Amino acid sequence: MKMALRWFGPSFDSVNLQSIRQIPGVTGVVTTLPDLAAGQPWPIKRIQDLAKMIESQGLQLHGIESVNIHDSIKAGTDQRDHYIDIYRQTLRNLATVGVDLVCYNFMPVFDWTRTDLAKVREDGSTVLAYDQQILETYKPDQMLHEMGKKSNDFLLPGWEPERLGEIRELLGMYRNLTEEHLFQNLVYFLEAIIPICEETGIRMAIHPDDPPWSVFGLPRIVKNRRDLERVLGAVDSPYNCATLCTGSLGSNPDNPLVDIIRSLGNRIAFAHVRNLRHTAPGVFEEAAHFSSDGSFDLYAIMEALYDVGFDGVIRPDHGRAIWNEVSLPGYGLYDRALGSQYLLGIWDSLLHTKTKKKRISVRNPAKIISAANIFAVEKEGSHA
Ligand code: DNO
Repeated sequence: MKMALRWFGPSFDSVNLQSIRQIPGVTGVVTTLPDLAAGQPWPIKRIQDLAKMIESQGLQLHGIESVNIHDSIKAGTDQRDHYIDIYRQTLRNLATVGVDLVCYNFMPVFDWTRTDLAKVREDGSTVLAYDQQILETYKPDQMLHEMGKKSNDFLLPGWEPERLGEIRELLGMYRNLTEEHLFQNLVYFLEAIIPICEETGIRMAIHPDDPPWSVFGLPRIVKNRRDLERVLGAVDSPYNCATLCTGSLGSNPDNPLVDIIRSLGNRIAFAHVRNLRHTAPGVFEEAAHFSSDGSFDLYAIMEALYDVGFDGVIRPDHGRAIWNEVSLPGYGLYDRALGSQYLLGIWDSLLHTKTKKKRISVRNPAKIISAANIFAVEKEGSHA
C-alpha cells in the first residue's frame, strides 16, 4: 500500500510538496495538469517536468488523478474517436515516465456535487455538505455560482469554468442519453484504451459517481456494487480497475462499503478513504476521518482493504477546514495530514495483529490459543 496526498500543482494548490513530505508515511502524491482541459493531449515534456518537480522534493508520483474524459466520449458523439486517440496517446506519454495509475470518472457534465462548500460545524471547523432538497431548488448554472462563492478563489477540480461556461450545450448533449447508452459509451472507451494499459502497465481506476444518484436528471452509471461489477466485468482485464471512494459510495447509506471492497478485491487500484455523517435521507456532511466523528467504521474499511491484499495507492480524502487554514475546499493540509495518520495507524495495527496471528498459527498449528499463551508465543516469536 502506498499512502499519497492529492496535490494540484504549484499554481493551483495552497499546499506545497515540502509540507507533504513532512507528513510521516506519505510517500508521494497523486496529481494532474489542471490547466489542460479534457480532450487536450498531455505532452511528454510537461509530464516529465511534473515528475521531476515531485521527485526533487523526495516524493513519488504515485498516480494521476485525473485524466478527464471529453464529453464527446461520454455522450458518444461523432467526435469521440478523435478524443479517444488523444487519450490513448496521453496514456502512452504517461507510461514513459513510469505512471501506472490513472483515475477518471464517467459522470456527464459535472464531477462531484455539493450544496455547501463550507458548512460550519459545532467546533468551528467547516466541511463540504450536500442536501438534495437544496439541490433541487437550483438550476445547473445557479449551482455553479453557489459553488464558486465558497471556493476561496481556487479552481475546483472537475468544475472548470471554460467547460462549464457552455453548460447549456453540454447538458443538451445528454438530453436523450439513457443510462444504458452511457454505459455502452463507457465500454466503447474502455475497449479502446485497455489494450494500451495492458501494454504499458497502467491501471485505470474509475471513480464512483458523487453523489451516487442522478443530479439534474443526468444519467449516472457508477453508483453501487452492481454498477462497479458490471463496469469491471464488461472489459475483464486486471488493468480495468476501480477507485474505491468511501465518501462517494457511502453517501448512499444503502451501499455496504465493506462488502463492496471484499467483492471488488484486487480490482481496486486506488482508494479514497474518508468519513461523513448522514443526517437525513439525501443529506450528509463530511466529517473528520476518525470513525466516531461520522457514520463509517474506518477500521472495518481498512481491514477489508488489508484482507483483499490491497497493494494500490490510498489517500485520505476531503478534510475539514481547521486551524484557520484557507485552501481549496476539502484539500487543506492540516486535516488531511491528520487523516493520513489515522489511516496509517489503523494499517500498522492491522499489519501487526494480522501478521502475528499468521505466525502463531504456523508455529502452533494444533494448539488452541488462549489470551495467555498468545502472549507467550509473541515473546517467543520476537526472538525469531
Ligand atoms: C472530488 C474527487 C473527484 C475525483 C474525480 C475523479 O473531490 O474525488 O474530483 O477526483 O471524480 O476523476
